[in-house]
Parts: sequence; structure tokens; C-alpha cells
Amino acid sequence: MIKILHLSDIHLGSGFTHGRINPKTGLNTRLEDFIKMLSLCIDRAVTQEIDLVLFGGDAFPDATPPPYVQEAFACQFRRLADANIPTVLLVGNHDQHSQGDGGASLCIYRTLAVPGFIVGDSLKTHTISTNNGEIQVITLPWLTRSTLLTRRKTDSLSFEEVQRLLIESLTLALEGEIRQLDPTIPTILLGHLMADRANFGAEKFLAVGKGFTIPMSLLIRPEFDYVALGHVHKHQNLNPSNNPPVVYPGSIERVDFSEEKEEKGYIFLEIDKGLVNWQFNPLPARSFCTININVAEKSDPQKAILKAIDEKLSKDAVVRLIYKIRSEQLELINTGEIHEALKAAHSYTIRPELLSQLSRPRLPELGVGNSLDPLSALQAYLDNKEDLTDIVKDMLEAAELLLNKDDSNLDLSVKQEVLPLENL
Ligand SMILES: [Mn+2]
Repeated sequence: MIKILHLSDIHLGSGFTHGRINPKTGLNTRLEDFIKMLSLCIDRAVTQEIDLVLFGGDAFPDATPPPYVQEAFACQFRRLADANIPTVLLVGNHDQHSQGDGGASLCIYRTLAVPGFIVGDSLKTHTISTNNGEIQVITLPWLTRSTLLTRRKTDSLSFEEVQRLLIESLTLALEGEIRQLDPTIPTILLGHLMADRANFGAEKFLAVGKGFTIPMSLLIRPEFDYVALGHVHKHQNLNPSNNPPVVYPGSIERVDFSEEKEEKGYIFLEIDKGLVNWQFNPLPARSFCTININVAEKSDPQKAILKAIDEKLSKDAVVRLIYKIRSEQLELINTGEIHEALKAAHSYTIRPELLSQLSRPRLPELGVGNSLDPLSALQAYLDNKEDLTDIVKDMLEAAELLLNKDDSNLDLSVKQEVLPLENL
């Protein structure tokens, strides 16, 4: 069996706003977090004699990372070259310069001819010799309209038409690769793409421009023993029959709060022709924690906020506190105390949200579980509306009259005027 480590979406250099400067190193702590997760993946590859590492794309937030970020990435991957572990670096959307026209950040590894390294920046089949036999890896980098189509062909077309043409071209090109495969050795499709069945998260906000979705029928093919994907940050297997597994490992660290509840990790797999075992390996990524509280109805909003922090704050997490409050309560808030209470967090943000004057809180008499008849509900509403005191009697009479009337005879203009029930 060939042992493979499949990881993706490293995004090294992202999310600095959630970190702080480490005074000892001068680096942003979130960069250090990302490097730590990457180094744990590489440790596993080096210490457990992995035969091949597949990286599913999106190394950095963009194609021109600062030198110290590039160097941190290179330091880790260099360990694979030193250990003679073949490695495929697939080009993701964040790795392409100007969406495909100016090369990719990862191409430098090909230029430098790093031993055992393959850069997947085009649709191509690579036959790789490992310590446990040969394997074929088809690389499918992030597609843009210029990847498979000429400009002239697409200039006047709508996005949908381009998508259709692109899928047609891809189907043909992929078919060409598949026909040239050696059917006796295991095959993996390594793609950075949005499959039409994927549950997506942060990447839809991170992506530059509109992307194309790839139909599952292109991925679920008997010729593939495993489909290794990148792009979607949430780990998932898109093929319930698992034949072949179509797997996003997800990102290795949380890029933002949309990944708060997702487990982070990488995939370890063993493969032979027609046989594959894979498993998700969690990584100890830094926790994200949202504390969301509405204090508009609290007599002591400060106490309520501190209590929520005390109950929900996870130590060393990236925390965001969001509290909903009425403007007249603001003087009851002691921000110094809140900052103090949040000190155990790795980093935090505080976002007070003012409830608008217009959206009044619901009347307790009208709360859930009280089955009031419409007239009592109107009475409760009017009891709480000082500005309507003068017309309470008239409104109740009008309402009673309307409620007793047969609907078919109802004059709708009157109904709208005197029954503001939907505003309660
Ligand atoms: Mn991506």
C-alpha cells in the first residue's frame, strides 16, 4: 500500500487581525499558529514514512506573499524534500496571480527543481515512483475562463454560457487524460475546485471573483481510486458510497469565524489499485468563540454580559463578544471591566449592537405560550401605547365589529386601518 498525506488550504499569512505580535519573535501569533499546524502535518509525513504528500492548493492568501511568509512555507516543505518524500503542490485560486495570467506563487518550486516536487498548474497526469510503488496523479488546478478557453471564444458570453463551455472543454480534456492512464496502477485526481455538492463556508468570501462549479459526474469515475480536493475549508467526503472517496480535508487552521465550529485537520490514506483506506486526522487548531448576548431586557446589562463571558469564554481562543443593547442602557456599561474579563482570550473584539428605537421589544403579555384571542391581544397592545390612549375605545369597538363580521363582507380598506396586529 502507498501511504499518502493529503492536506489543503494552508492560507499561510491569513487572519492576522485575529492575532497579536509575539514580542519574542516579532511575528503575528496567527502566522505562528498556521506554521505550527503545517509543521504537525509535515512531522507526521516525515516520522511515519509517508510515500507521497498531496497539497490541494491555496498556500497563501494571494500570489505575492511577503518574503518571511514564503520562507516559513518553504522551511516546512523543504523537510519533505530532505526526507525524499515526493510532493505535489497544486495551484489554487489564491495562488494564481491576476487570476491566472501572471503565474503562480508555487511555480518557484519547479523553477528551482526541488527534488521530488511537482507543481500542478495545469491539467496533467504525473506518474510518480514512491517507495511502495508507482501512482498516477492527475492535477486539476483552479480553473478560470482563460485556462481552457480562448478569449475570443468567451468575450461576448454570459457567465452561465462560459460555465457550460468550460465544463464541456474540461470533460473532453479530462477524458483525454483518463484514456492514457495505466489501468494497473492506482490513480488519484487532485483538484482545486468547487464541486456542485459541496457545503461551503469561508472560501466563498475569500475567493477572488466568481468561480466555476464542477459537476460530481466528472469526479466520481471508476478510473479514480481517490479524489483529493482542495478549496472548501470544511472537511467532507462528497461521495456517500465512498467509491471513490471524494474528499476535502478542509483548511488546517481557522481562517475566520465562519470556521468556528469546524474541526480542522488533514487526511491520511493508504492506497492500492482498487483499494483505499482513508481517515481524517484532527489538528489542534486554535479555537474561535463567539459570545452573543442580548441584554436589552436586562435590568443590569453589565452583570449579564460578565456572566455570559464567564460561562462561555474559552481560554486562549480568538473571541468575539457581540451584545445587543438599547441606547439608554449604554451608561450602565463599564467597558474597562469587560476588557478585563476578556483577558484570558488569545485575542478579542467587542461589538455592541444598538437596538433601534423602532423595533420595540415584544410585550411580555404577548409572549410565546399565551394563546390570546385577537381582541385581548389588541387590548394588551393598546394598554402599552400611551400615544393611542385617546382612541382605545374606538379601536376596540371597531375591532369587535370587524371580528364579528363575516370575512366575505369585509371592507378591506377598513381592515388595514384598524388592525395593526402584525406590528405587535
Ligand atoms: Mn481556494
